[in-house]
Amino acid sequence: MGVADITLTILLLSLLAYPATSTECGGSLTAQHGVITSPDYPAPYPADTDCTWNISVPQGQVVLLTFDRIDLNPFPDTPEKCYLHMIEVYNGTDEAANLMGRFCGQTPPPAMMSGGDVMIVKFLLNRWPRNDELFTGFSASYKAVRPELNSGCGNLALLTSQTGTLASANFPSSYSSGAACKWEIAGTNVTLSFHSFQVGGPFSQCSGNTNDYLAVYEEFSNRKSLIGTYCGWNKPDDIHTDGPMIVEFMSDEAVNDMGFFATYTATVPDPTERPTMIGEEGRPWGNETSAGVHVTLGELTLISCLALAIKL
Ligand SMILES: [Ca+2]
Repeated sequence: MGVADITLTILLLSLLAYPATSTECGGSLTAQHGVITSPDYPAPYPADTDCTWNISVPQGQVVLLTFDRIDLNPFPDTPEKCYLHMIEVYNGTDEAANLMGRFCGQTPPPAMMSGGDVMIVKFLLNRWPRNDELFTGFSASYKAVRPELNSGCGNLALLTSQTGTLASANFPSSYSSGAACKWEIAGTNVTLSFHSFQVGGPFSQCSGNTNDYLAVYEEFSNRKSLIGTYCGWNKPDDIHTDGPMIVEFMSDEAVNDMGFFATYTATVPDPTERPTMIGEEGRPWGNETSAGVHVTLGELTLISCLALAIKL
């Protein structure tokens, strides 16, 4: 092997050893993980460059995007309204229907997970009116992950990680009629944040739970207490529970809307303290339960035992 070959080998190994970092403004990213930043980060970004990153991961995996820092002109200081400088995150490639969130200011958005194998991140600068203040932009990392048990539709989904995603089935395409979805977010100190919300049409009334709606409960002592019922096109504020949170989504037989996309954070118990069963290693809780049944943790273990016994 000549010197040139050795140099090339070292170069290739160096490329493999470090996550792909995009110093370019935008581009097509296909690595398993990487970092994206605004131009010149952490120095102030130039006020004349829009960037679009198209992140693709292998089929069957999804994109997990985590913002480390953001510092964008927050004008007009109203949540969800970023007029001058903004980051936009899209689920998939159909931009018009897939906006997961628009962000500015200094508060990093929660971690976001795509529904499929493509996520698009845009850094957009509106150059009018002229703005001479300096902001440092953003730094975010992404990685390809296996989607966790987060459909919640047709079966109980127990979410046990610190952060995760909930979305109506088929999001951002329309959910189906007669949907009955249920998620339980385990742990404590749970915060649910909505990024898209169109349920039952723009003027839907969810009093009486007769239309499509989302219901959120706090669970304590094996009972659930209703926090609120949500529908229409007004995105609910963040919802917080001290204990585990239960989210239900129901749809009737008419008017199927786009649905919702939400992320959560929770304080989860030490995994070594969870009850485990022989032969159950690596399998998510609730995998063996029947469709649409809500069970408490104790009952869940029992049903898993029964299902396991039947399987054996
Ligand atoms: Ca409906």
